[in-house]
Amino acid sequence: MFVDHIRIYAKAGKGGNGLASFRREKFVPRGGPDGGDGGDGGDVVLEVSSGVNDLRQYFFDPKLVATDGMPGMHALKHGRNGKTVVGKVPPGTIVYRSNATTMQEASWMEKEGEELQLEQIADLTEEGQTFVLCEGGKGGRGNWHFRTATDRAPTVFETGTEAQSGVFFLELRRIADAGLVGYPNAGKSSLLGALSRATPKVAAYPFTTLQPVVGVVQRDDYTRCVVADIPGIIEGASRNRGLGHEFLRHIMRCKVLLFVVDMTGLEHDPVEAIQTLRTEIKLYSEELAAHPWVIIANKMDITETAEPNLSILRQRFPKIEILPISALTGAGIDALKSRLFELA
Ligand SMILES: Nc1nc2c(ncn2[C@@H]2O[C@H](COP(=O)(O)OP(=O)(O)OP(=O)(O)O)[C@@H](O)[C@H]2O)c(=O)[nH]1
Ligand SMILES: [Mg+2]
Repeated sequence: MFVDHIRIYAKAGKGGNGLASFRREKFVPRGGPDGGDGGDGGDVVLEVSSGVNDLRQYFFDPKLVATDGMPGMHALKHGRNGKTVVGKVPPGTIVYRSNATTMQEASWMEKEGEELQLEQIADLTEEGQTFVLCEGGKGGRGNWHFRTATDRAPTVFETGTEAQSGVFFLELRRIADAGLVGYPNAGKSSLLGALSRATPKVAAYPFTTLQPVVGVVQRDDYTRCVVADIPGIIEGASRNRGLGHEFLRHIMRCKVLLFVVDMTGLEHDPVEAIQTLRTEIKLYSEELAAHPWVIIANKMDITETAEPNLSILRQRFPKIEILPISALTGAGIDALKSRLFELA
């Protein structure tokens, strides 16, 4: 299972009330106010950890609830602070606040066909980065604070303040410089394997890749480029054919898109493949369609069919850069690598 978008409920802890009480001891007449302060409520915090791969933990338990602060006590004792809860998220998690206040309300709105309004409040990308999703309430002050020259026995105290809470939406958008887009079996995963040390599953059947994989392309000078391999996209992906087009979210951050095509033309005509893929990307997001893109002409080792197809492709897309390679033999991979570092 792979979860890349999920709705969660988060609630911080309330502040504890201050206490109004008086010191009562033998031989201490009129002991004066001694009500302690309430403790602060715990916060709900999100923390980026590369140890988590996706958002599945929130699928099983979509709640982050911190504990309340305890009330103040006699003898000026401070109530205990509530515990902060820390929810781990993978790098690349975008956080949205919704206009629903409870999960029930959110599902009800959904059922009624009413759209949840989402406002982006954070984009968590760096390892260890934290974000306070809901702030805990402050503890109230006890009556000791309210003593004055004229009122030595105040019965006033503060109540703790309310905690923040709400329904939030977490969306994972992998952090990669370049994204591979292509039909199933075009050789995207093979290419990622040839470019990086990643070992994505490669097979001769469609939809081998079921979830996004990222690989790091390293150069001798230690510069790096992160490439994302996503499941294959087919015609009608926007209508949920194949694995749908939701996975495109993972290449939204990419500076360049690499359109991988099987140049043998045995399964699909290369020109049509590019046209269909461009259409599907546009249907998903105009913003994504505006990203710079190049064509990776793969399987050039099958020369008899690939070479004539390459000439046709060049004629049809004269303005688009086309890089011929073979992910299988490694031909053209070095040239692609250097180009990748210029583009991404
Ligand atoms: N001849 C030849 N075969 C290749 C080349 N690249 C990939 N293949 C083969 O094409 C098939 C599909 O490769 P994958 O890398 O799994 O393709 P994919 O695009 O990741 O496919 P999905 O994950 O299903 O979308 C496998 O049988 C590969 O061995 C190549 O350059 N030349
Ligand atoms: Mg694959």
